[in-house]
Amino acid sequence: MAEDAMKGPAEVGVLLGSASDLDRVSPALETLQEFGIPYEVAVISAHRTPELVSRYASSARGRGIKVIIAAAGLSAALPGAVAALVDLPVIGLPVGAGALKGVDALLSMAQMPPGVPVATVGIDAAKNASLLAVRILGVYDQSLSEKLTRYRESQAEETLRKGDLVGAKGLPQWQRV
Ligand code: RP5
Repeated sequence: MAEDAMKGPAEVGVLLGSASDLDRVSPALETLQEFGIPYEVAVISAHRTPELVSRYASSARGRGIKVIIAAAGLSAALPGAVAALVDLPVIGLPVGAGALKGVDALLSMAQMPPGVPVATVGIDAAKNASLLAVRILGVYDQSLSEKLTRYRESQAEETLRKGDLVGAKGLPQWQRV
């Protein structure tokens, strides 16, 4: 399904609280690429570069950004800070860094106050963050929605194929009905 090139202006903004988050965010970038979604990456920090966060959020919609994925670790304020400044869907991706291995970031993102939603995925669940972004975009894009259906179907086939390998080990098997 991989697309050769991503055309047009970025539709998804992928924000990293630090350059050190990149490795854990990479699966999200790969998935966006796979679905042919144009994206942009910005390293901006709610705590270290708050002014830049404000500038990013206030310009995002005007530049054609439709969904924002914000990844951060530790006391992760980035997705909440962005969601406070712009009425776009914000997906929080807690990065499994630091002494608490991402539990701190997960709770910071999930426990937003009423009125400022952040759709938080699991710790280091970069792939799910991007698939959620694709699903949001797919609501308004029939061909994207069809790609998502094919993706789901191929995932099911892969699961069954691996299940057959377990069956080949001679274990008593449930016969599918
Ligand atoms: C967070 O602090 C970043 O998102 C990163 O996960 C963590 C550590 O940042 P560095 O000290 O590596 O820049 O704000």
